[in-house]
Amino acid sequence: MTQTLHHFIGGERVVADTPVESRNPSDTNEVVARVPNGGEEVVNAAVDAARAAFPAWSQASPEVRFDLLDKVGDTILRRAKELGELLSREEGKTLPEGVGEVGRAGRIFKYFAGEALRRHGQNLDSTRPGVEIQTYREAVGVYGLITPWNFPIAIPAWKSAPALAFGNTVVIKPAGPTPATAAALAEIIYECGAPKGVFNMIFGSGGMGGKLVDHPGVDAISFTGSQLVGRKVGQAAMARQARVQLEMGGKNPLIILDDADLERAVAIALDGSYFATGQRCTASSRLIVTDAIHDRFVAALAEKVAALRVGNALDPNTQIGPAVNQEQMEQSYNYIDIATGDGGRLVTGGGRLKLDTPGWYVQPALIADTHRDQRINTEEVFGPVASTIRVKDYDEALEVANSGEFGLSAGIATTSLKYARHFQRHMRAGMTMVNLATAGVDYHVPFGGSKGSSYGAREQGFAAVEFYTQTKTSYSWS
Ligand code: UN1
Repeated sequence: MTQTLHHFIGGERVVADTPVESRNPSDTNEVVARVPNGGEEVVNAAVDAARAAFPAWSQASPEVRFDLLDKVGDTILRRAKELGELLSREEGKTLPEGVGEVGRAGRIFKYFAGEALRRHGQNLDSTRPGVEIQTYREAVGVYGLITPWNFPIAIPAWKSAPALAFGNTVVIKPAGPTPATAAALAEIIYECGAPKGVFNMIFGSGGMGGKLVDHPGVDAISFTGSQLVGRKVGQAAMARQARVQLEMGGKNPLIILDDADLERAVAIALDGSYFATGQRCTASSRLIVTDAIHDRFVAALAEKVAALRVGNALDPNTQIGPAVNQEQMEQSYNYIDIATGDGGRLVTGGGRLKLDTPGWYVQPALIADTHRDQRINTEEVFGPVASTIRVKDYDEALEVANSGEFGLSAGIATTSLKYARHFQRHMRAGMTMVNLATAGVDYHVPFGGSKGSSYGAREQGFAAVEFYTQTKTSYSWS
């Protein structure tokens, strides 16, 4: 069934004149949604609506904000199965992954409902007699949110829930390939009683995101996407002194040491590198393996990778769904060619797949014997492709892991407390994982990277208050 989507502006569903189609990547004959393709006028209307709603929303009792977010969270959780199916139909991750992501979105709203009630200010003693100091965490204004297609409901949730919880209003532009899942979130927020203009969602091409970033009525921008676009967003925001937060790529290393539990190491490499079709910025894509375990690890992982069932995202037997679109599929195949052209050995996968339904399927690939500085080990692939790098010991492994421009997530498989602790302290990444996959994070703790992966304050959990509020320091004498 094809849905017809609308913009959500100022409490109204705004019909589009020239809709574009969004298709199911597991079966490209199926049109999932017809989507508005807005431009500058739509951006202006949405920002005006958000500005008009800001004074009342920012002054509303925190209990009002709690009630809305809590209800949104409950509704999402109640509808997780149906929304998860829509997500999988539209994005291509498997049904359990789709339903799981929807659950995460619901939990995020519940978490930030609580944050709305928590006291984030402080009382401090002045250095001067008779003077009292308070700090308040105040709402900032209108937040422009630009979200990616790979987590089409969880990332809109983790940006909009804290924005709303702390009294800001929102204009969100979701990514082109996954509009129906995002629109379902907007419908829920409306149905749960969000006041007019507090939450606005607009659809359009990449150029529309640029208009949102440049709009003088937008006080702050949070972006998740590629590094290329993220840098432009950052520069444009900075040019007019808007607050900005960027979450961009990763080239996440997973170190496997000689003393690792082999079965565990293979399981976390398989999960981190291939699940969700490798389309996670936290995916493990560089497997850095020490000499004594290298051949056993590569053989054991290759066996598991070769056995992965690739297919229609909605088929219960499927373990790996398709790429989101043709471009992403071709990107994986291109990088496999680049890696083998640079001397890598294709251990398994990489062939083109023809299945019952026409879709953007990629045969998961493992490439061994790659060099640390090859393009396959420095550029983000964003597909079910991983490469291994052989190293002699932990010190070399850490040095390789710390090379490159990204620093989002990093993992190590080891039974050694000494190496695990050293790694936690000396790995330059925003998130470190010991005997856990680099991808798959909790929803109630900070998320973000170092080096080229992220810019600005951390997202999620107790850290979100930094970006979504501003501090006022109040002095009084009596
Ligand atoms: C996860 O690994 O659970 O776009 C989340 C991404 C990240 C989210 C990853 N911002 O892939």
